Amino acid sequence: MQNSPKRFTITAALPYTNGPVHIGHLAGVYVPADIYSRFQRLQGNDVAFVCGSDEHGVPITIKAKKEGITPQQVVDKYHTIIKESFQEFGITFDNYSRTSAKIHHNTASDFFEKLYEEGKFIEQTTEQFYDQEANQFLADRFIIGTCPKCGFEESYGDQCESCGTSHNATDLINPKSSITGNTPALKETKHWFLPLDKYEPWLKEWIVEGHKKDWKSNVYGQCKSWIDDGLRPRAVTRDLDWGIPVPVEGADGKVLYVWFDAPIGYISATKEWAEKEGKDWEPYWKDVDTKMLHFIGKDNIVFHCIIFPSMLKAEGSYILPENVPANEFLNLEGNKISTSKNWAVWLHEYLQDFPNQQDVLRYVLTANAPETKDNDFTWADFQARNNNELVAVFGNFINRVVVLTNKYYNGIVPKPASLSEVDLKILSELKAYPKVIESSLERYRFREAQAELMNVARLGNKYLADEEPWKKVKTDEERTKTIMYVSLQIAVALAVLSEPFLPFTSTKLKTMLCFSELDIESVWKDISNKDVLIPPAHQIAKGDLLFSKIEDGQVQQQLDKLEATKKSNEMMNSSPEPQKDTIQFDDFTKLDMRVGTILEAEKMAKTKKLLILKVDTGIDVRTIVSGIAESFSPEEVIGKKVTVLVNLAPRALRGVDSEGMILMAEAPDGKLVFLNPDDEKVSNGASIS
Ligand code: B3M
Ligand code: ZN
Repeated sequence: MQNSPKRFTITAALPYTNGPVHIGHLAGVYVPADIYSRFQRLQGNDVAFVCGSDEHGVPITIKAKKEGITPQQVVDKYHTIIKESFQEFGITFDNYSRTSAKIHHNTASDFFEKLYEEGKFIEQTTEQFYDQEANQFLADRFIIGTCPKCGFEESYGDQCESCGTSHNATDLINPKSSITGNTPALKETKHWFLPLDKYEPWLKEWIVEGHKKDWKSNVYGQCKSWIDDGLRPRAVTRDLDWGIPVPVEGADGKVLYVWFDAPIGYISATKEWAEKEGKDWEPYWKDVDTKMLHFIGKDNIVFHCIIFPSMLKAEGSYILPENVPANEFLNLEGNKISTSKNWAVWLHEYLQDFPNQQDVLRYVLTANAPETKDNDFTWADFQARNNNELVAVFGNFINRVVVLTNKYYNGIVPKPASLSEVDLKILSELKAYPKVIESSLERYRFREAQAELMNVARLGNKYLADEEPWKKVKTDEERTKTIMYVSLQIAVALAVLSEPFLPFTSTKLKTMLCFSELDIESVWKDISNKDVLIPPAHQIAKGDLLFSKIEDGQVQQQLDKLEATKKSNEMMNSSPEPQKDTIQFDDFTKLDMRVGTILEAEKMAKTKKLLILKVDTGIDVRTIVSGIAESFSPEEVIGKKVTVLVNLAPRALRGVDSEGMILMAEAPDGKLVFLNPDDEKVSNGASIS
């Protein structure tokens, strides 16, 4: 029975255009959204998969201020980088737009105007934080303070990144301007508010009662707790100079709140796409038969489940999302991924280190996806999953099938003799897999779905291991042909079923199997419906390895990179020792410091820390015992110019008289460096001793 195609509008969170994208973005949002979209297309459904750059909002302005460029320059730069990364990782957006596009400005403006004219907003003059030194109102991320809910000290004005709560800036305890660090003043200003409280009964019915069963429990739980806490009117405009101007009289210097305009970006992106394709955009947003899904990270739940739906409801002509399969966060080697701390694996850097290995990352991120709780990405796991699963299971099976088919039959699919019970069982198991994978995907269980895909490869591997065609070829030609024929059917199924998860591998495999000449449209249901996927006499191509081993050295290189990041972060954050008691000038003049050169150096026997140095002080050549052996080898220090305190009373250290002291500074990692304030390893406040 042929179902008529279903229409899908699939959105993926619009990334802020203030930095490149990293593995956390990919794992949480874009890979699952892409898997789902590809899968629906393979089912023959009508899919609009849209995304774009979120180019407004305070993060962009802050970045521009930091780099001394304009917000437009910031978004132009990152829009290009982000768009390219998505393309490189095979994320098949039908349209990747941007919120600075004219079509978006118009769509968002019109949306606001409609609600304004229909009296859906409350107009209110309230006191907002104002930075007198910077001469501006402090919206959202321009304010940092303590979260009233969880006590996190660096919560933003609109949202706490630690507990996810969204609040008003004036709720923060001990608020500070992130521009000047000043405590802000309050100043009156007029804004437009969406009265979320009015939508509360409806939200209760729609989410709390209507989606208890089908929404993920993390999403449902967050929504319910917000609704239970009681909703309040929410400002949808801001006093900022970067954004979409508020399209009403008397709103000079005001723009739409970024979280008002950004989700409308999904609509603009759909319109832009439809225009290019000569389609009508409206069914994708207004036809009740369309299934709309928002793929997001957990920090965006309130905006996609409560605020945006309330906006759509207020407007009146739009459909609502059927589901919002939000993910939790991905950590990296035990720590929270952070753009500002550079604690991330950036997609563009990954590709430099692992060229053409997009599928490996896609695979690992899905295998370890933070679907129900935060998860950790580690390079050791990355290596293990590649080597033990992709190479040893998937790659190994395909390699054996393709190599043996070429070796025994010059790449021509053999005609099977009669199929044994085992063969029939394998082929019927194979037919069941599309449904199994589909059932996981329809419940947004991507890890489970991908694990089932790997089970197809395992099925193939086990079949080959049990049947051993490489042995039977010597004794039973007919049986060997049958085994190879059955194995080739499994290979074709893998080529189709892997497409949503491992699109590059799927393409490679299809090329190897000369797929385009098969009577198969490369769609999901063929695997269940057809008895023969690849017929006898079909010619396949020569093999090519699908995956290659990742070596220890490659993993170590990534770990070293992270270690270096950690060090440099520690250096930036290390707090200097408190100042010692005041001394008089006379005390200072008692110190006699000279420049000297180290002539000789050797380790003091049976100690870890001490080097015995011979130093030319200009006055004499003397012996100095110095506790620097853990930071330098003797060879490294010979010839170095150093600062020497020459009139320090001699001291015997382990039987050697030390006649002076070499001045050193301590780097944040505890290593000593010779006193040279210009050394980049030395931070302000480092003690000299
Ligand atoms: N730009 C927030 C984020 O990157 C945001 C998503 C907008 S989706 C409409 O977390
Ligand atoms: Zn909090």
